[in-house]
Amino acid sequence: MRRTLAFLLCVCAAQAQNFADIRPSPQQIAWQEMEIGVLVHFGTNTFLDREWGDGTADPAVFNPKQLDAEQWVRAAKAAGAKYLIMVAKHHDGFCLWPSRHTDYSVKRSPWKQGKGDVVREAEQACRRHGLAFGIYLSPWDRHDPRYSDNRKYDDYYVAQMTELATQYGPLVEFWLDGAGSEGHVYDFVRYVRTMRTYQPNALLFASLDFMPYADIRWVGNESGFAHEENWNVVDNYGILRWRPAEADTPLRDGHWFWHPNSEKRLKTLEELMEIYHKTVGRGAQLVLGIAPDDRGLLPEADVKRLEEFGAEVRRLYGKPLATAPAANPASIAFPGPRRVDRVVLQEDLAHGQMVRRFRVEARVGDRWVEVSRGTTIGHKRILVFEPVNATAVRVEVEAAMGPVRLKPIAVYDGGR
Ligand code: FUL
Repeated sequence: MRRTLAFLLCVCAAQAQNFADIRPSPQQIAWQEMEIGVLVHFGTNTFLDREWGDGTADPAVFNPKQLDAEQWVRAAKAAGAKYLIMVAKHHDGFCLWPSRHTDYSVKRSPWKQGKGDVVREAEQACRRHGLAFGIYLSPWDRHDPRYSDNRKYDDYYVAQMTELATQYGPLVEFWLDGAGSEGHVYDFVRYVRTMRTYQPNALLFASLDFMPYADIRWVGNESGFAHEENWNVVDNYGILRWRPAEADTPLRDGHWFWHPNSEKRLKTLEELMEIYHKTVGRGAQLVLGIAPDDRGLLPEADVKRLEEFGAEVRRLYGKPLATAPAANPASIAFPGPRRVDRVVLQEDLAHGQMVRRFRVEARVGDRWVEVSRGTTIGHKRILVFEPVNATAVRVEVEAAMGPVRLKPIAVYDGGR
């Protein structure tokens, strides 16, 4: 009797979840360290001035004359991206690889006489340039007749997922987009098992209201911001798990696919920097949508903007004014007054996310002045404040869920 009770107590204890005990997987830690990725939309929509194809486009329209995935990858790298996610199939159902399970694909296009494979070209270019590679495979399919039969469609989706998971090397992330799927029931358990079988290190991305098992959660908007208070551990249906946020936003406002004459929608450098600070600077991942045009090349203006963005991030955060080992409070003293306008804080995520509240102070003259404060830190927190001429900077964690492990603290002068 006593042994049964002890056993039951053990079981219950094992099931009770404590927020502060939840840790990321090694794959999630590595993924969060990448901070920036790109998401490439390309397909029949590109040639038809469309965002959401209805599945009736003739594959004959897909005919890029200068497709060069190396050019996409070079631009992504210049922007600071560490991975690229290729949209292998968007909602229109047109497949950018020669899938064995449909003929609605590049096989029936004039491009490379139907012998081409865009997913392969993107993957190979990523491997050559050291970017990690991921794939987006839209669950919503407006072309395939199997979509109206849940079971048959699951077979189709899983067969395509298997092709993509077994023929294109290691995938860092697999995107399940929730758009358009209202009312459709997917066998997500089967999808997750399939991915785990062939690619146990790939992280599944989805909105939590679409697929509860996501390893990476959608941040909840496409405008490029995370909330100031951003926790990695999120409860979903009573289950606590590490679910870091990914914020996807297109480089051209509102356009995931390329459209002619839409250069005016290109986000400005200032907008991109604001997005960077509200995503990466709040411990979330930034994924920028980039879109090759009907030549198969990223437009020159887009390449230039990506280069400017990467250069500005490097200018601001490439070299700190000073760093200090973590302590509470942690303090950095300068030999004389220095102009300071930003601080970067990071938690060592291997020990979980603990910080609930902190403040940053600067020593100006003979006074300590509060220059910033915030709630969560997580992977990274960038605090930008009015410049001060300080002889020291101090960071103090005021409240935490458990023992805090910060990485070294870095102070910057963005005006240099
Ligand atoms: C959305 C889609 O509907 C858009 O077309 C785009 O693919 C974006 C990344 O996700 O849900």
